Amino acid sequence: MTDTSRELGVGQVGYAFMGAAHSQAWRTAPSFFPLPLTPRLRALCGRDVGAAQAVADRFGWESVESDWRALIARDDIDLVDICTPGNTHAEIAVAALRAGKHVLCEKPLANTVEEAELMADAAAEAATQGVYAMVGFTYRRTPALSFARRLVADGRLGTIRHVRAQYLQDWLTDPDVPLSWRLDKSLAGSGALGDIGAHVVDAAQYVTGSAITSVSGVLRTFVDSRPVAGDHSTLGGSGSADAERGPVTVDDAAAFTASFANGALGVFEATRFATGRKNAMRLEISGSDGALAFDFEEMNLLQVYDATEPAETAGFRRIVVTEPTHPYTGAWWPPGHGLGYEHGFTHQVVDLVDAIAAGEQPRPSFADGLSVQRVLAAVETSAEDDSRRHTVPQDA
Ligand code: SOE
Repeated sequence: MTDTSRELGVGQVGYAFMGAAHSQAWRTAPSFFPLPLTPRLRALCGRDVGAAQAVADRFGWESVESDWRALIARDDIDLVDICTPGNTHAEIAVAALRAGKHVLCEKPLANTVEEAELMADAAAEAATQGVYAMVGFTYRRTPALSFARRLVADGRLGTIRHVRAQYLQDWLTDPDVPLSWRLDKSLAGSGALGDIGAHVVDAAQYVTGSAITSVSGVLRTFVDSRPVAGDHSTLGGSGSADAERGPVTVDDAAAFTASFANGALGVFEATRFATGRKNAMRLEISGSDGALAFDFEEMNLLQVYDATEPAETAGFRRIVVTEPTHPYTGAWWPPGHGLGYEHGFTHQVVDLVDAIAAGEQPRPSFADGLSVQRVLAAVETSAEDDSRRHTVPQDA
Protein backbone atom coordinates (compact mmCIF):
# COMPACT_ATOMS: atom_id res chain seq x y z
CA MET A 1 0.00 0.00 0.00
CA THR A 2 1.20 3.51 -0.76
CA ASP A 3 2.64 5.39 2.20
CA THR A 4 1.07 8.81 1.64
CA SER A 5 2.42 10.04 4.98
CA ARG A 6 5.66 10.92 3.15
CA GLU A 7 5.36 14.52 2.05
CA LEU A 8 6.91 16.56 -0.73
CA GLY A 9 7.16 20.25 0.17
CA VAL A 10 6.44 22.30 -2.96
CA GLY A 11 7.41 25.93 -3.54
CA GLN A 12 6.18 27.56 -6.72
CA VAL A 13 7.60 30.69 -8.34
CA GLY A 14 4.98 32.53 -10.43
CA TYR A 15 1.22 32.76 -10.03
CA ALA A 16 -0.28 33.97 -13.31
CA PHE A 17 -1.73 31.77 -16.10
CA MET A 18 0.85 28.96 -15.81
CA GLY A 19 1.04 29.49 -12.06
CA ALA A 20 -2.68 28.78 -11.74
CA ALA A 21 -2.44 25.75 -14.05
CA HIS A 22 0.35 24.30 -11.91
CA SER A 23 -1.34 25.22 -8.60
CA GLN A 24 -4.51 23.33 -9.48
CA ALA A 25 -2.38 20.35 -10.56
CA TRP A 26 -0.54 20.15 -7.23
CA ARG A 27 -3.90 20.29 -5.44
CA THR A 28 -5.79 17.87 -7.66
CA ALA A 29 -3.23 15.14 -8.37
CA PRO A 30 -3.42 13.36 -4.98
CA SER A 31 -7.23 13.29 -5.09
CA PHE A 32 -7.30 11.22 -8.28
CA PHE A 33 -3.99 9.34 -8.37
CA PRO A 34 -2.37 7.19 -5.66
CA LEU A 35 0.82 9.24 -5.22
CA PRO A 36 3.80 7.77 -3.34
CA LEU A 37 4.48 11.21 -1.79
CA THR A 38 1.86 13.74 -0.76
CA PRO A 39 2.52 17.23 -2.17
CA ARG A 40 2.27 19.98 0.44
CA LEU A 41 1.68 23.40 -1.10
CA ARG A 42 4.18 25.14 1.20
CA ALA A 43 4.79 28.48 -0.50
CA LEU A 44 3.86 30.53 -3.54
CA CYS A 45 6.42 33.12 -4.60
CA GLY A 46 5.81 36.35 -6.51
CA ARG A 47 7.25 39.87 -6.48
CA ASP A 48 3.75 41.35 -6.08
CA VAL A 49 2.95 39.86 -2.68
CA GLY A 50 -0.67 41.02 -2.72
CA ALA A 51 -1.37 39.33 -6.04
CA ALA A 52 0.54 36.20 -4.97
CA GLN A 53 -1.44 36.07 -1.72
CA ALA A 54 -4.74 36.21 -3.62
CA VAL A 55 -3.70 33.23 -5.76
CA ALA A 56 -2.31 31.45 -2.69
CA ASP A 57 -5.68 31.85 -0.94
CA ARG A 58 -7.51 30.55 -4.00
CA PHE A 59 -5.45 27.37 -4.33
CA GLY A 60 -4.53 26.72 -0.70
CA TRP A 61 -0.82 27.60 -0.66
CA GLU A 62 0.25 27.76 2.99
CA SER A 63 2.45 30.88 2.72
CA VAL A 64 3.78 33.50 0.34
CA GLU A 65 7.35 34.59 -0.44
CA SER A 66 8.45 37.62 -2.45
CA ASP A 67 11.99 36.44 -3.26
CA TRP A 68 12.73 33.09 -4.93
CA ARG A 69 16.07 32.92 -3.10
CA ALA A 70 14.22 32.88 0.23
CA LEU A 71 11.95 30.16 -1.12
CA ILE A 72 14.90 27.98 -2.11
CA ALA A 73 16.55 28.53 1.29
CA ARG A 74 13.57 27.09 3.17
CA ASP A 75 14.06 23.66 4.75
CA ASP A 76 10.42 22.72 4.22
CA ILE A 77 10.72 23.05 0.40
CA ASP A 78 11.78 19.88 -1.42
CA LEU A 79 10.78 20.91 -4.94
CA VAL A 80 10.79 24.25 -6.76
CA ASP A 81 8.25 24.70 -9.55
CA ILE A 82 9.24 27.53 -11.94
CA CYS A 83 6.33 29.26 -13.73
CA THR A 84 8.04 32.54 -14.62
CA PRO A 85 9.16 34.07 -17.96
CA GLY A 86 12.06 32.30 -19.68
CA ASN A 87 14.74 34.86 -18.80
CA THR A 88 14.58 33.75 -15.15
CA HIS A 89 14.55 29.97 -15.65
CA ALA A 90 18.29 29.28 -15.69
CA GLU A 91 19.17 31.28 -12.59
CA ILE A 92 16.35 29.88 -10.45
CA ALA A 93 16.66 26.29 -11.67
CA VAL A 94 20.43 26.07 -11.26
CA ALA A 95 20.29 27.64 -7.77
CA ALA A 96 17.50 25.28 -6.70
CA LEU A 97 19.26 22.16 -8.02
CA ARG A 98 22.51 23.17 -6.33
CA ALA A 99 20.55 23.61 -3.08
CA GLY A 100 19.34 20.01 -3.42
CA LYS A 101 15.76 20.82 -4.52
CA HIS A 102 13.97 18.93 -7.27
CA VAL A 103 12.85 21.27 -10.08
CA LEU A 104 9.89 21.46 -12.43
CA CYS A 105 10.47 24.23 -15.00
CA GLU A 106 7.97 25.65 -17.49
CA LYS A 107 8.82 25.48 -21.19
CA PRO A 108 10.74 26.43 -23.20
CA LEU A 109 13.59 25.38 -20.92
CA ALA A 110 15.46 28.67 -21.38
CA ASN A 111 15.85 31.64 -23.68
CA THR A 112 19.16 30.52 -25.20
CA VAL A 113 21.03 27.29 -25.87
CA GLU A 114 23.81 28.45 -23.53
CA GLU A 115 21.36 28.80 -20.62
CA ALA A 116 19.76 25.47 -21.46
CA GLU A 117 23.19 23.80 -21.47
CA LEU A 118 23.93 25.22 -18.02
CA MET A 119 20.62 23.90 -16.78
CA ALA A 120 21.10 20.46 -18.31
CA ASP A 121 24.58 20.23 -16.76
CA ALA A 122 23.23 21.24 -13.33
CA ALA A 123 20.42 18.70 -13.68
CA ALA A 124 22.81 15.90 -14.66
CA GLU A 125 24.98 16.69 -11.64
CA ALA A 126 21.98 16.83 -9.29
CA ALA A 127 20.63 13.53 -10.60
CA THR A 128 23.74 11.78 -9.29
CA GLN A 129 22.51 12.81 -5.81
CA GLY A 130 18.91 11.70 -6.41
CA VAL A 131 17.70 15.26 -7.11
CA TYR A 132 15.69 15.50 -10.33
CA ALA A 133 14.64 18.12 -12.87
CA MET A 134 11.85 18.03 -15.42
CA VAL A 135 10.73 20.53 -18.07
CA GLY A 136 7.00 21.18 -18.48
CA PHE A 137 6.13 20.07 -21.99
CA THR A 138 2.66 19.35 -20.71
CA TYR A 139 1.08 18.21 -23.96
CA ARG A 140 2.99 14.93 -23.71
CA ARG A 141 0.53 14.16 -20.93
CA THR A 142 -2.55 14.55 -23.09
CA PRO A 143 -3.90 10.98 -23.14
CA ALA A 144 -4.42 10.98 -26.94
CA LEU A 145 -0.81 12.06 -27.61
CA SER A 146 0.58 9.64 -25.09
CA PHE A 147 -1.50 6.92 -26.77
CA ALA A 148 -0.22 8.06 -30.18
CA ARG A 149 3.34 7.50 -29.00
CA ARG A 150 2.38 4.00 -27.89
CA LEU A 151 0.95 3.20 -31.33
CA VAL A 152 4.10 4.44 -33.08
CA ALA A 153 6.38 2.56 -30.66
CA ASP A 154 4.34 -0.63 -31.23
CA GLY A 155 5.04 -0.29 -34.96
CA ARG A 156 1.40 0.28 -35.91
CA LEU A 157 2.32 3.05 -38.37
CA GLY A 158 5.30 1.22 -39.89
CA THR A 159 8.08 3.44 -41.23
CA ILE A 160 7.38 7.09 -40.42
CA ARG A 161 7.59 9.28 -43.53
CA HIS A 162 5.83 12.55 -42.68
CA VAL A 163 5.34 14.67 -39.57
CA ARG A 164 2.97 17.63 -39.94
CA ALA A 165 3.00 19.73 -36.81
CA GLN A 166 1.15 22.96 -36.20
CA TYR A 167 0.43 25.12 -33.20
CA LEU A 168 -2.15 27.70 -34.20
CA GLN A 169 -3.47 30.49 -31.97
CA ASP A 170 -5.02 33.84 -32.90
CA TRP A 171 -4.65 36.07 -29.86
CA LEU A 172 -2.46 38.62 -31.67
CA THR A 173 -4.51 39.15 -34.83
CA ASP A 174 -5.82 42.47 -33.45
CA PRO A 175 -2.93 44.97 -33.95
CA ASP A 176 -4.01 46.82 -30.80
CA VAL A 177 -3.48 43.90 -28.45
CA PRO A 178 -0.97 45.43 -26.01
CA LEU A 179 2.66 44.54 -25.43
CA SER A 180 3.34 41.92 -22.78
CA TRP A 181 6.35 39.88 -21.68
CA ARG A 182 5.60 37.27 -24.36
CA LEU A 183 6.35 39.93 -27.01
CA ASP A 184 9.67 41.01 -25.48
CA LYS A 185 12.71 39.04 -26.64
CA SER A 186 14.71 39.93 -23.51
CA LEU A 187 12.06 38.21 -21.36
CA ALA A 188 10.60 35.50 -23.60
CA GLY A 189 13.59 34.64 -25.81
CA SER A 190 11.43 34.35 -28.91
CA GLY A 191 7.77 34.63 -29.88
CA ALA A 192 5.50 31.98 -31.37
CA LEU A 193 8.60 29.89 -32.08
CA GLY A 194 9.58 29.32 -28.45
CA ASP A 195 6.22 29.77 -26.76
CA ILE A 196 4.19 27.33 -28.83
CA GLY A 197 6.53 26.02 -31.53
CA ALA A 198 8.57 24.45 -28.71
CA HIS A 199 5.52 22.37 -27.74
CA VAL A 200 5.11 20.83 -31.19
CA VAL A 201 8.84 20.21 -31.52
CA ASP A 202 8.74 18.28 -28.24
CA ALA A 203 5.50 16.50 -29.12
CA ALA A 204 6.81 15.46 -32.55
CA GLN A 205 10.07 14.10 -31.12
CA TYR A 206 8.17 12.39 -28.29
CA VAL A 207 5.49 10.72 -30.42
CA THR A 208 7.87 9.58 -33.17
CA GLY A 209 10.68 8.69 -30.73
CA SER A 210 13.03 10.32 -33.21
CA ALA A 211 15.17 13.48 -32.99
CA ILE A 212 15.11 16.42 -35.38
CA THR A 213 18.53 16.63 -37.02
CA SER A 214 18.22 19.65 -39.35
CA VAL A 215 15.81 22.48 -40.11
CA SER A 216 15.16 25.27 -42.58
CA GLY A 217 12.93 28.07 -41.39
CA VAL A 218 11.36 31.49 -41.74
CA LEU A 219 10.10 33.86 -39.05
CA ARG A 220 7.67 36.76 -39.48
CA THR A 221 6.59 39.66 -37.33
CA PHE A 222 3.38 41.01 -38.88
CA VAL A 223 2.72 43.80 -36.36
CA ASP A 224 5.96 45.37 -35.20
CA SER A 225 4.61 47.86 -32.65
CA ARG A 226 1.77 47.65 -30.14
CA PRO A 227 0.22 49.72 -27.34
CA VAL A 228 2.55 49.92 -24.37
CA ALA A 229 -0.31 49.79 -21.86
CA GLY A 230 -3.56 47.88 -21.90
CA ASP A 231 -5.81 45.31 -20.28
CA HIS A 232 -3.93 42.05 -19.68
CA SER A 233 -6.75 40.13 -18.03
CA THR A 234 -6.86 37.60 -20.88
CA LEU A 235 -3.98 35.96 -22.79
CA GLY A 236 -3.86 38.65 -25.47
CA GLY A 237 -5.71 41.41 -23.63
CA SER A 238 -7.00 44.56 -25.28
CA GLY A 239 -5.52 47.97 -25.94
CA SER A 240 -6.37 51.20 -27.69
CA ALA A 241 -5.37 52.29 -31.22
CA ASP A 242 -4.59 55.79 -29.87
CA ALA A 243 -2.22 54.61 -27.14
CA GLU A 244 1.54 55.09 -27.16
CA ARG A 245 3.19 52.16 -28.96
CA GLY A 246 6.40 50.23 -28.36
CA PRO A 247 8.31 47.67 -30.44
CA VAL A 248 7.48 43.96 -30.71
CA THR A 249 10.88 42.25 -30.58
CA VAL A 250 9.85 38.63 -31.26
CA ASP A 251 8.36 36.63 -34.12
CA ASP A 252 4.59 36.47 -34.57
CA ALA A 253 4.86 33.31 -36.65
CA ALA A 254 7.39 30.64 -37.49
CA ALA A 255 7.45 28.00 -40.21
CA PHE A 256 10.11 25.40 -40.88
CA THR A 257 10.84 22.10 -42.49
CA ALA A 258 12.71 19.47 -40.51
CA SER A 259 14.56 16.22 -41.08
CA PHE A 260 14.24 13.49 -38.45
CA ALA A 261 16.87 10.93 -37.52
CA ASN A 262 14.48 8.17 -38.67
CA GLY A 263 14.34 9.67 -42.18
CA ALA A 264 10.95 11.37 -41.79
CA LEU A 265 10.25 14.79 -43.29
CA GLY A 266 8.65 17.34 -40.97
CA VAL A 267 6.69 20.51 -41.73
CA PHE A 268 6.13 22.79 -38.74
CA GLU A 269 4.09 25.95 -38.25
CA ALA A 270 3.63 28.04 -35.09
CA THR A 271 1.60 31.24 -35.15
CA ARG A 272 -0.47 33.58 -33.05
CA PHE A 273 -2.16 34.93 -36.18
CA ALA A 274 -4.19 31.88 -37.26
CA THR A 275 -7.55 33.65 -37.25
CA GLY A 276 -10.20 31.49 -35.62
CA ARG A 277 -7.79 28.93 -34.21
CA LYS A 278 -7.62 29.24 -30.43
CA ASN A 279 -5.35 26.44 -29.30
CA ALA A 280 -5.03 24.15 -32.31
CA MET A 281 -1.96 22.15 -31.36
CA ARG A 282 -1.95 19.57 -34.14
CA LEU A 283 0.12 16.61 -35.12
CA GLU A 284 -0.36 14.36 -38.14
CA ILE A 285 1.99 11.48 -38.79
CA SER A 286 2.03 9.37 -41.96
CA GLY A 287 3.76 6.00 -41.97
CA SER A 288 4.05 3.08 -44.37
CA ASP A 289 1.35 1.07 -42.53
CA GLY A 290 -0.87 3.77 -41.11
CA ALA A 291 -1.34 7.35 -40.00
CA LEU A 292 -2.63 9.33 -37.06
CA ALA A 293 -3.94 12.84 -36.56
CA PHE A 294 -4.51 14.90 -33.40
CA ASP A 295 -5.87 18.39 -32.74
CA PHE A 296 -5.87 19.76 -29.19
CA GLU A 297 -9.13 21.62 -29.88
CA GLU A 298 -10.62 18.10 -29.85
CA MET A 299 -8.17 16.75 -27.33
CA ASN A 300 -10.08 13.62 -26.35
CA LEU A 301 -9.94 12.29 -29.91
CA LEU A 302 -7.23 10.59 -31.92
CA GLN A 303 -7.76 9.79 -35.59
CA VAL A 304 -6.08 6.57 -36.65
CA TYR A 305 -5.77 5.09 -40.15
CA ASP A 306 -4.77 1.46 -40.62
CA ALA A 307 -3.33 1.00 -44.12
CA THR A 308 -3.39 -2.78 -43.75
CA GLU A 309 -7.21 -2.81 -43.85
CA PRO A 310 -8.92 -3.55 -47.20
CA ALA A 311 -9.01 -0.34 -49.25
CA GLU A 312 -12.81 -0.39 -49.58
CA THR A 313 -13.34 -0.16 -45.81
CA ALA A 314 -10.14 1.60 -44.72
CA GLY A 315 -10.45 5.14 -43.44
CA PHE A 316 -9.44 7.36 -40.57
CA ARG A 317 -11.18 6.11 -37.42
CA ARG A 318 -12.03 8.52 -34.66
CA ILE A 319 -10.97 7.00 -31.32
CA VAL A 320 -12.34 8.58 -28.15
CA VAL A 321 -9.29 8.30 -25.89
CA THR A 322 -11.10 7.89 -22.58
CA GLU A 323 -10.96 4.12 -21.97
CA PRO A 324 -9.46 2.86 -18.70
CA THR A 325 -6.69 1.22 -20.75
CA HIS A 326 -5.67 4.52 -22.35
CA PRO A 327 -2.88 6.52 -20.68
CA TYR A 328 -4.02 8.40 -17.52
CA THR A 329 -7.76 8.20 -18.23
CA GLY A 330 -8.58 5.31 -15.89
CA ALA A 331 -8.02 7.60 -12.90
CA TRP A 332 -10.73 10.01 -14.02
CA TRP A 333 -14.26 9.52 -15.35
CA PRO A 334 -16.17 6.73 -17.08
CA PRO A 335 -15.42 6.30 -20.83
CA GLY A 336 -16.55 9.23 -22.95
CA HIS A 337 -16.52 11.73 -20.07
CA GLY A 338 -13.60 13.71 -21.45
CA LEU A 339 -10.69 15.65 -20.02
CA GLY A 340 -9.53 19.27 -20.50
CA TYR A 341 -6.47 21.54 -20.70
CA GLU A 342 -5.72 21.38 -16.98
CA HIS A 343 -5.47 17.58 -16.86
CA GLY A 344 -2.11 17.60 -18.67
CA PHE A 345 -0.67 19.63 -15.79
CA THR A 346 -2.11 17.19 -13.26
CA HIS A 347 -0.62 14.22 -15.13
CA GLN A 348 2.69 16.08 -15.20
CA VAL A 349 2.67 16.31 -11.40
CA VAL A 350 1.77 12.61 -11.11
CA ASP A 351 4.63 11.48 -13.36
CA LEU A 352 7.08 13.81 -11.64
CA VAL A 353 6.18 12.67 -8.10
CA ASP A 354 6.26 9.00 -9.17
CA ALA A 355 9.73 9.40 -10.68
CA ILE A 356 11.10 11.28 -7.67
CA ALA A 357 9.79 8.62 -5.28
CA ALA A 358 11.22 5.84 -7.46
CA GLY A 359 14.61 7.58 -7.74
CA GLU A 360 14.29 7.73 -11.52
CA GLN A 361 14.91 10.54 -14.00
CA PRO A 362 11.54 12.09 -14.95
CA ARG A 363 10.97 12.88 -18.63
CA PRO A 364 11.07 15.27 -20.38
CA SER A 365 14.40 15.89 -18.65
CA PHE A 366 16.41 19.10 -18.94
CA ALA A 367 18.44 17.23 -21.58
CA ASP A 368 15.19 16.78 -23.54
CA GLY A 369 14.49 20.51 -23.05
CA LEU A 370 17.97 21.31 -24.35
CA SER A 371 17.31 19.24 -27.49
CA VAL A 372 14.21 21.36 -28.17
CA GLN A 373 16.19 24.55 -27.49
CA ARG A 374 18.75 23.50 -30.09
CA VAL A 375 15.99 23.03 -32.67
CA LEU A 376 14.59 26.50 -31.90
CA ALA A 377 18.05 28.08 -32.19
CA ALA A 378 18.68 26.28 -35.49
CA VAL A 379 15.37 27.63 -36.86
CA GLU A 380 16.39 31.17 -35.85
CA THR A 381 19.81 30.82 -37.44
CA SER A 382 18.28 29.44 -40.60
CA ALA A 383 15.70 32.25 -40.73
CA GLU A 384 18.47 34.87 -40.51
CA ASP A 385 20.42 33.26 -43.35
CA ASP A 386 19.07 34.44 -46.69
CA SER A 387 21.84 32.81 -48.71
CA ARG A 388 19.75 29.71 -49.49
CA ARG A 389 16.51 31.56 -50.13
CA HIS A 390 15.71 31.79 -53.79
CA THR A 391 13.75 34.67 -55.20
CA VAL A 392 10.86 33.69 -57.45
CA PRO A 393 10.90 35.92 -60.55
CA GLN A 394 7.71 37.95 -60.97
CA ASP A 395 6.22 39.05 -64.29
CA ALA A 396 6.26 42.83 -64.63
C1 SOE B 1 0.34 31.05 -24.81
O1 SOE B 1 0.63 30.97 -26.13
C2 SOE B 1 0.22 29.69 -24.10
O2 SOE B 1 -0.26 29.96 -22.84
C3 SOE B 1 1.56 28.96 -23.94
O3 SOE B 1 2.51 29.72 -23.25
C4 SOE B 1 1.31 27.63 -23.21
O4 SOE B 1 2.51 26.92 -23.08
C5 SOE B 1 0.27 26.83 -23.99
O5 SOE B 1 -0.06 25.67 -23.26
C6 SOE B 1 -1.00 27.62 -24.21
O6 SOE B 1 -0.68 28.86 -24.80
